[in-house]
Amino acid sequence: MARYELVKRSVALITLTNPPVNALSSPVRHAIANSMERALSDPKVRAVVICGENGRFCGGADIREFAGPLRGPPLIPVLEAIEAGDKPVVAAIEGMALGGGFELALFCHYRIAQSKARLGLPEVTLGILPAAGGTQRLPRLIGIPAALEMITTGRHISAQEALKLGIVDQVTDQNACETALEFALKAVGKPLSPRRVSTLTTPCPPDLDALLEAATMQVKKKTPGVMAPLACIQAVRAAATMPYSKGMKQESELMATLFNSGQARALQYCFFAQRTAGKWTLPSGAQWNNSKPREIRSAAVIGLGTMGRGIVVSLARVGISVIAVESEKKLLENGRQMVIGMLERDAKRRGVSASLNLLKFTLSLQDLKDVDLVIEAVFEDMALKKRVFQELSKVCRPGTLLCTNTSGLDVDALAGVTDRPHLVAGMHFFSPAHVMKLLEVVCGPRSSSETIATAMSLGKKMGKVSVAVGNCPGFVGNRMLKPYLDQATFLLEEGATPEQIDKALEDFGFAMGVFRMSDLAGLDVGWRVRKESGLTGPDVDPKNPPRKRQGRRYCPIPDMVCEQGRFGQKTGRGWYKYDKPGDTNAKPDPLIQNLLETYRSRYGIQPRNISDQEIIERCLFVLANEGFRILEDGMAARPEDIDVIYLFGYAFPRHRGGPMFYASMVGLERVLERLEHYHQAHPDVPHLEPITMAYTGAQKALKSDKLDEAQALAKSCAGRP
Ligand code: 3H9
Repeated sequence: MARYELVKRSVALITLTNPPVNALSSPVRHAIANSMERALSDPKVRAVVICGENGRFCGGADIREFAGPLRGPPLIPVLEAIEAGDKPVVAAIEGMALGGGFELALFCHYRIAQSKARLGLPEVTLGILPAAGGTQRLPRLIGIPAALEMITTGRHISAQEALKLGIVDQVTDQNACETALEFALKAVGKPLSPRRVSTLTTPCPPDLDALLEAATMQVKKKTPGVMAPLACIQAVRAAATMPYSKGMKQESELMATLFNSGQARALQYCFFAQRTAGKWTLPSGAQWNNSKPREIRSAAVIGLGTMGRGIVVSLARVGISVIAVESEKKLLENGRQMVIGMLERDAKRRGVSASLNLLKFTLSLQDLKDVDLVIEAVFEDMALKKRVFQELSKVCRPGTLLCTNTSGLDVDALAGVTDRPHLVAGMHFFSPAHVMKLLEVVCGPRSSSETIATAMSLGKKMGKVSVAVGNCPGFVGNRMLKPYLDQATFLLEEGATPEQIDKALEDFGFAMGVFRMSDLAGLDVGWRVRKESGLTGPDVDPKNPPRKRQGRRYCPIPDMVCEQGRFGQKTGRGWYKYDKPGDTNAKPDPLIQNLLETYRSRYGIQPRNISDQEIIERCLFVLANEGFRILEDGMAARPEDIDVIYLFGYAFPRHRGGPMFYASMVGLERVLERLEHYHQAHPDVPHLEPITMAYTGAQKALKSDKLDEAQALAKSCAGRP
């Protein structure tokens, strides 16, 4: 877990050896403690260098250990022995020094970083704080403002920035370990006291209170209801106002509170869930580690609407040449200008040059004959998409992969009109596609494992969080969205207001409630879909009871809002009113209140007081309930996949872990009982009917599982033994 060598006859080289990221697991802490003892007691050793194997210094504490009781030596005393020793210790940072790894480096007397290394304290993203002295040492080294920013955001910084801030003593383009060995020899004999960060005084700015207050306001606005950033600010205040030992005590107390919180469990679950989602698996047995992706060098995107433009940008900025196709000259020209503008802005922001030479714009599908992969992003119309796929089948060389960016149509129906159904898959991007991280890779029954592997790997290359899902209407994300939206509008019928529902969801942690979000997205899109599926409009059978469609409850209020030309922010009116079209400041609209009152009295609905608890339970438990159905249908492989889709595609609050994790935190017995209660009250809403077997099976698995808690909770959702 750590290798000890004597090099250059007088330097002890301690190499952390815990792949893949040299995390500070119990055996590693043991090994560091033993190696340091050996180095300090060996008279031949005059200096020490600590590095990590495989070009990675250290990824921090072993997060998997957080779920169980602490075993092995605690980290802080191990690190204190490094600082207190009378021989210079140099950290040789290659790859990354994160969290506890960065803190380990801060206990060393000197730090050398390889120029490509990244450093940071990402603990806040795991719902905790840097509790091995990070909150007390970094402010002493670089001052309050810079330390506060790094600790409260968890941002990784480059070696160059670390040098500028005074975190590292030298940056090298060479091997950091070699450089550190030379450096260590030169440090022998120099006084160590000034190099011990614990002895430094924190430079305290005169406006400390104002600075901390501003930081508090900022995190409350950015991450409302999230505890860890606020605790980080308190700890940094301690670094500025208390002696080191007292500050360390405060850091440890704050950590204890955070460590046992549901938020920390949820955020750590999210960390692993995101990585688990990359390990896709298909019912055929094909999976991430037995299917080889193809390399994609060239691609085509058909349709330069909002989605198509974002997809072109996402491909071009990772070095893939793209042919963009439109059907009319004017649309093509407009698309070209938009794409170039987006790429230029993106490149400027990232400080690189825009890859415009990779782009080609055309009106002819004939130009696509040699590309490796096509992503169709035309209008959401099955007949149109089928025509495009038939044409692509004729034009593209036999090996070209054909993907569709549909948000819910049948991928297999499209595969069926081609000459290569095994090379067809869905790549469902989220809007705006160059910003949103989520990609649903839709596996049709005939998609080959190579096709799925290629789509997943291309998604990763584009910086997306890709999740493999099955081919059903709406796939996973949009399939779950429908019952969620339905509940929100049913609650309106029963007596709630858009403001009340939004506030309950925002207090829960969503950045925007369902109605504010719908106003932002545009209400006309859903209206068109409802008209096309015969739920509203002239095609509805007049014999249908007024609030019923296809045998189940239907709320026509969203249609009535659209009939008034209220399409959301873009028209200046939707569920809310806005000062002008395009404005974002939502204000309650008495006209909506009138509409609701008139509607209720027309149908004889007696409005009732609806509690926030009911809003949360009905909107969110129904999400998890549909998630269970999706797992049963085999449309998602694991609850983690569903949660990742909701975290990255639907802004589910990360500190709640995702709808499946949240349900398991509430307790599946309780969720089951509440769903049964609501279903009894609303028997015409099938989505409220729980799949009792899934809950009881999952509950049993949870009770019997010996694995760490986050994993057990995740497993329990799927009812796996
Ligand atoms: C901490 O340090 C607390 C201290 O302040 C105080 C203590 C008292 N532990 O991401 P990847 C696994 S809190 C355990 O795909 P990449 C990961 O699950 C910690 N496992 O690779 C995956 O496993 P698998 C603060 C970890 O190259 C594999 O390694 N540190 C840890 O894209 C590869 O990971 C952090 O928050 C860990 N610390 O990115 C850093 N890290 O193959 C968290 C990774 O089974 N880590 N794994 O799926 C990261 O941000 C990225 O993993 C990293 C590498 C940038 C390091």
